[in-house]
Amino acid sequence: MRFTRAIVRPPAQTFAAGITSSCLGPPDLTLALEQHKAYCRTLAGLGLDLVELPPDPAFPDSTFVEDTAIVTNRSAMLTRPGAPSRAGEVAALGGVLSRSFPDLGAIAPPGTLDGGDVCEAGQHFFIGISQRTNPAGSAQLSEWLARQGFSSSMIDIRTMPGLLHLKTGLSWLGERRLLAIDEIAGHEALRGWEIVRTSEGEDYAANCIRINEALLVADGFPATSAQLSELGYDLIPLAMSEFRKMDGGLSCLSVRW
Ligand code: CIR
Repeated sequence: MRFTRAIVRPPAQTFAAGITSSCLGPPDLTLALEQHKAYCRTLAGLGLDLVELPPDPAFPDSTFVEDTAIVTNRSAMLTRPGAPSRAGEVAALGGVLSRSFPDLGAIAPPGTLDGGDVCEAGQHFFIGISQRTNPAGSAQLSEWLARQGFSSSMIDIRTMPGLLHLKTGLSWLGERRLLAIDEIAGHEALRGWEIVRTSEGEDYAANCIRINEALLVADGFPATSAQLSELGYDLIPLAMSEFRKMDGGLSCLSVRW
């Protein structure tokens, strides 16, 4: 699918108060805002129309908009984030998405689901079951996708330490090819897919986003970038240091369709 639109939201003054398990120290807000601007400029340069929501200091993690909505080329669904502190982020996305998708779906209790656990791969979706996305939430999403003609399979990452979301360790590169960290690469759900493994010590590079002709990758992971360049991808490296400190990656910063 060719992307034409995206929703983004700059980090708020309270960004450093968000949830994190990384031991990388507090983020520098000024640098985070610069990195976010560069990210937005890149999306716009690739031809996407951006809707920029205003920063919301009531929700320190609200720059990670991906977790609050799932959008396919046919429909959209609001999530029910697994972290209670993030529940209030969803309404703002609903306001924007309902204009384009009047039949907006929603994950209902007791389901919880974070968009970071949803890896779109063309006609198929991989859904992570994690500390944030429970089996009820993943089942609701799977049924909703099936009604649109998409297949899906589950990958339980609860036993994989250090993985917040499925897409922390898995990305779709296009066609039948995925980029994965070692822990996920051998999962039976990936059988029949071509897997490119992140290079040693470069797990963070697994979260990348294919947008039209380009592949956005995190800056600073030379071995994985070299593998991807050799495969012919047109890489756009982006600085992500301040979002990484808050457990975020490239995909988390936008909802794209
Ligand atoms: C959180 O823990 O919810 C945020 N600090 C990071 C969310 C990252 N989102 C994503 O990977 N999709």
